Amino acid sequence: MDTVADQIIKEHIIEGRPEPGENIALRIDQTLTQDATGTLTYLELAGMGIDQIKTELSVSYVDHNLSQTDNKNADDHLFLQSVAAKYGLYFSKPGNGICHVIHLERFSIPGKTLLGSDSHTPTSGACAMLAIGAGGLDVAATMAGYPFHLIYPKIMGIRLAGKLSAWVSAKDIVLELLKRLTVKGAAGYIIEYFGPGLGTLTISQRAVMANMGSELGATSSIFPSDSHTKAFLESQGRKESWREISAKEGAQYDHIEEIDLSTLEPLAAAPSSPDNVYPVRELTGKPVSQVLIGSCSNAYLRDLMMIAGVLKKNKIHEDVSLEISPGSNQILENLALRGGLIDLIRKGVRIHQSGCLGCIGMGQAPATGKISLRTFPRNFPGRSGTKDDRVFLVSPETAIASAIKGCITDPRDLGECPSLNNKYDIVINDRLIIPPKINNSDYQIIMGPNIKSLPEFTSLPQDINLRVILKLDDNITTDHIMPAGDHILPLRSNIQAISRHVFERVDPQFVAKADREKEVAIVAGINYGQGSSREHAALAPRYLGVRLKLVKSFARIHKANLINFGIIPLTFEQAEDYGITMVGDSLKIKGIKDLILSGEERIKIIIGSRVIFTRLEISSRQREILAAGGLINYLK
Ligand code: MIC
Ligand code: SF4
Repeated sequence: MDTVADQIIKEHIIEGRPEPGENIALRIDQTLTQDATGTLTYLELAGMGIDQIKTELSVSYVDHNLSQTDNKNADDHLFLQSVAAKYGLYFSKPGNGICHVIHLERFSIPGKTLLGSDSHTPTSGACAMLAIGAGGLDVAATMAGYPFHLIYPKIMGIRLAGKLSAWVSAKDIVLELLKRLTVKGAAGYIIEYFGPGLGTLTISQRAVMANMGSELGATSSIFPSDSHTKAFLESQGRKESWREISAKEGAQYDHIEEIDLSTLEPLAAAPSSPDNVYPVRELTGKPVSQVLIGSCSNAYLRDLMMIAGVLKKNKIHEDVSLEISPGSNQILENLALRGGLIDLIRKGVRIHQSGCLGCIGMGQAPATGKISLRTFPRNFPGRSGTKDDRVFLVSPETAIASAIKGCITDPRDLGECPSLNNKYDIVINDRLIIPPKINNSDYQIIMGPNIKSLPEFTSLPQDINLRVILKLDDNITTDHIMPAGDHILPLRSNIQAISRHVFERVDPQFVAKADREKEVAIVAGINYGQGSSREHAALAPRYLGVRLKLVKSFARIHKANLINFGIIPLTFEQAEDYGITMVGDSLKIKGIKDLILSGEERIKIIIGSRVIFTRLEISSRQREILAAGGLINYLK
């Protein structure tokens, strides 16, 4: 207890006991949404009958769907701008950059809570916020004034000592954690950094680590608020937002990992999972055709100035496409003011606007069979848009070294590292952020033809009889369930249309089978639903008739989203039962509604002539939500 996270939770708890494992409800000070999850979030908010948002500050960002190949994305942008005007939100326009980067720069406040409809919301933990990713419906509810419900997480302390060597940076620290702990290693935890090594890390380096805590399955990641935080906020013209927060003397962590920064070396996550980590020196020599610097993870001013510095004395290999999309427009402007942009342009770097772009398959797909190195946080299979893609996640240092040599290269082979100006001196410009309107009642919401209202669902019946139509392995991501990319993302505001793409890369027959069977179930292994917070991965399957998921374990946000849309999340009591549950089986549960409402945790399922036991581990509030058929029905 008395870690930074505990202190913020205690200041915000409004229901439940402040102890790990307890169901608690937190007051949320700020929210953020991005366009790909935002349209649904605001359709849900509109249904909650409020005139004005109840949070201290909420921001609607546009950063994912920037390619406008027809009216759909542009219509979504207009819808979001009109909603922001009507309900009193800040609106960050397309081109201003990625939600997490801008939120850190312009709105983060140490000690406040932030809920965002995007899994990388914990990025603002770099500035000592308790920042959590959630499904859009949960975010809408907090804007309407409801608290956020969660299980009080355990706290994992990461003690940092020493100092990073030349050519090693923040990405290598978090890749080291992924190597040790895997993509499910921090599930149920908030990661909190402490120790003497902290003072060597600037806010943008901390942001890289807080950002990729989501890849470890953590509920959030958080840093103390110290002199770096103060200098950062001062540089952003927000000195008054600073307050000191550090763990109290003798603070207790539920688990501790020690990292001596001086022993780390450049690392890379090989295809196709962020925890498939190797030392770069074991991968050297593999030819590279694309190098992308961008995303909410690693396209900060420090990163781009370092690359510009290296390129001054070097050339990009002729077989490599080196592309940069700055994390925010502020970064781009300051890169230009410091002279870095011209160095990049002269050396033939492809400069893109600030936004998610290739990170979510909105362009920048790699060529068939070719290696793409990216400073992004995720390399799940097919996420780049290319089938059987070969995407490696690396630091900006490894990225630039490899772009110069044309093959995976340990950046230490480049010799002397350019010296970096780590001072917090920047120029601020908020022209792409529209502040909340004062008299907002006159504003009309603008809905283009592709924006469809939410489907309605019935409450849970007493007995269910479902056909298993898909059985999957461990670590299934929401990218497997509800893929993104430039032909699917524009359908995020239209559930009927997007549902035709559910599981399309895993089983192209899935939708046809669901159509045939009507009410169906899915079986899977460990850490089911990791990755994105997209609630479409629950809502679209529910629309197709998925009523139950039976797995070995769930990822946190996806489990909450399933309940919000009335899908029963069961886990195997005996892991061996996974082996005997087959596609084609029919799963019968008698009196499921009463069992759920009575608080029963052990649920009996009849599969043909066999009986197995499963677990339903959810709160009493979530039981009522399931019985009602979902959160919208429950709130009504
Ligand atoms: C992602 O990185 O997977 C996304 C796209 O940002 C998602 C949100 C979404 O699917 O819209 C996330 O991280 O939650
Ligand atoms: Fe955007 Fe990629 Fe960050 Fe998701 S992980 S918010 S797609 S940049």
